[in-house]
Amino acid sequence: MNKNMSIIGVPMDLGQSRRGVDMGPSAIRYAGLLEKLEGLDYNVDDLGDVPISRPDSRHERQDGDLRNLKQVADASLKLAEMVDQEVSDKRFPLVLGGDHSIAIGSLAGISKHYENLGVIWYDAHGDLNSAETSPSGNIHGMPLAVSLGIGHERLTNIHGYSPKIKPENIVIIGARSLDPGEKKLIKERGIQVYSMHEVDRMGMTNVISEAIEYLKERTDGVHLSLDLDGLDPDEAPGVGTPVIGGLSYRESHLAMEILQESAILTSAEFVEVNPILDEKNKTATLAVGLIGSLFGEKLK
Ligand code: HAR
Ligand code: MN
Ligand code: MN
Ligand code: MN
Repeated sequence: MNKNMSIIGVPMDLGQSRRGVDMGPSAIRYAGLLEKLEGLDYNVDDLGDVPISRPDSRHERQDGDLRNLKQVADASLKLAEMVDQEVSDKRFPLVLGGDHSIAIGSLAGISKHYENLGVIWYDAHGDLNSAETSPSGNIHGMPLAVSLGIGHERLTNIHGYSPKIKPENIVIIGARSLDPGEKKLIKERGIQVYSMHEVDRMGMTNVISEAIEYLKERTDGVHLSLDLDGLDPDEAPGVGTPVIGGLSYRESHLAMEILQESAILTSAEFVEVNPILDEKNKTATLAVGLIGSLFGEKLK
C-alpha cells in the first residue's frame, strides 16, 4: 500500500438533521489517528479541515427539495479539489467525516484519475436516494446515487463531470435499511449488495473475499467508504441514524485485515462519527482501531 498518506477532515453536518457529526474529524484525531498511522510507518500529512459555510438558518424541507443543497455542493467541490490534488501527488487520501454527503466530493476528486473506480460502501444504508425517493430530504442518504449521476445537477456535476462511478463497480456491505426507491435502483442497475442476510449466511471472510475478487476483475482503483452505522449500534453508538442488527467490531476488523492483504484500496473515508451521541469517544476509538487494521496493524 502507498505509504504516503494525506488526511483531510470534513466537519460537515448539513447533509442530515442531527447536530454533532461535524465534530467527527476532531474526535477521530483525538482518538489517536496520527500516532497510530505514524506507528505503522506511514508518512502522514494532516491537511486539516475543509471549510464549511454555514446556512443562515437550518433549512426546513420545502416539498421535494434537498436540505442545505448550496452548502453541501460548495463543500463537495472544495473537497473534490483537495482530494484530486493528493491523488495527483501520488498520496493516499484518507478522508474523515462528517456526514456521508461528503462522499460526493471524495468520489468526484478521486474518480477523475481512474477509468473504472470501484467502491466498497460499508453501511447500514444504501445512500441511493434522490429528491423523488428520499423520505427525509437529507443529502447524506444520496451520495451513492449522486455519484452514479442520479439526482440534483448541482451535485451530480460537481468537479465538472458525471457520472463518477458505474453501477457494476459498486459493492455494498452491511445493508439492512433500504428504502423502496433504493431497492428498485439496486435491481435495475445490478448493484452488488451483501446485506446482513448474506453476511450471516456466508460469513464476513467469504463476503469480503468475494467482493475483492469481483472488484479486482473490473476496476483500476478501489475507494472504501465506511459509514460507522454499518456497525452495530451497541458497539458504535455515536452515529446519527443507528440501525439494530449490524456488523460486529470483530467482523469489521476482519474485513479491514483482508482488505489490507488484498492491497486493492487506493483511497478511503470514515464517516458519520457523532461524538455528541457517543459514549466516551467509543465510536471514534473504534474507527481508529479499524483504520489501524486497514493499514497493516498486526496482532503478532
Ligand atoms: N435512507 C434514509 C434517507 O435517505 C436514511 C439515510 C441515513 N443515512 C445515513 N447514511 N446515515 O448511510 O434519509
Ligand atoms: Mn499535496
Ligand atoms: Mn451512509
Ligand atoms: Mn448509514
